[in-house]
Amino acid sequence: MQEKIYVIGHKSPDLDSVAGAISYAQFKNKLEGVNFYVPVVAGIINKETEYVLEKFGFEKPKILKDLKNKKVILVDHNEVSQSADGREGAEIVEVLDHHKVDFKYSELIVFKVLPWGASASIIAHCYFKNNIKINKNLAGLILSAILVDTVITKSPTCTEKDKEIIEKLAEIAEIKDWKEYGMEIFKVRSSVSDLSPKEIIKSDFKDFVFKVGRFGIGQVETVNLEELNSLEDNLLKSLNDLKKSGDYHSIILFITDIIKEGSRFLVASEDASGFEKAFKVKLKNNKVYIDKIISRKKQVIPKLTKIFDK
Ligand SMILES: [Mn+2]
Repeated sequence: MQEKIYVIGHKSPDLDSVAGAISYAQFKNKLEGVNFYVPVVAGIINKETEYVLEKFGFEKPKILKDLKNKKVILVDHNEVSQSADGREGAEIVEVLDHHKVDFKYSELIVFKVLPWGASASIIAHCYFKNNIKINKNLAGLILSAILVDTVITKSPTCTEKDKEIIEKLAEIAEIKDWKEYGMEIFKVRSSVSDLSPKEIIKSDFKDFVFKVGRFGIGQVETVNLEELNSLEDNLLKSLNDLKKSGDYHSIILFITDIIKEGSRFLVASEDASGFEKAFKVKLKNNKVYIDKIISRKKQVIPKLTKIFDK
């Protein structure tokens, strides 16, 4: 029997990495006429992912915590620090991603990276290019992931190609107003009232290793920034606790208002003035609102890299 090949996203599974694993495993199975590509997740999935999976009738993929001795396809990430444990002992057969590349591997493998707004866009493109049919529910799933990753096309990471694919998928999924549908997902995503500060911070959290040390950067998207005002001090306290316990140089949480298109930053850092330099702002009680900054990948990371990774 052919060994399973697991398709897996990053450690803090967001919709793009989960929908990506499901849709890409299905694509590979259909393309090759097999059934050994299996979608899995590297951790507990967040609530908008749960909401979307249920809406379109998909099961939650099983959690795979250790990649050791497994054959894997990595989707929606390529950096070691973002993979599930045991990656050094895994056999990576392919990578499909839309993030900056920080990847070393000893074998020749298929490496598909495009500077588009979502892994899901690249996967939709794979289906279209190979004339493999996307059914209504799968179109809804892939569309949802693109809408979240591109912040309903508002993110600077969103390309013309993403917009084109959104239109095509919305038609297949029979979703007339995809902007309105996108807001529906973001409302689910930003309802944080039932979460603890730590859960809020960890809901979309990624590690980055810079020359000065490890950074943890979390993002929360909301349709109403004021709603979270009263939580800020508790969030900051949690950021500081997390920084100490996790051996971080800095932990940053930014709360993005997708209507105002700007973000409130909460910073726990060994070098807060470095942060101020990177963004040309002044922190007040370790907090600051920065207009027009909404993308971790395209805006926050490059600015931090310039100061902390040289
Ligand atoms: Mn993504």
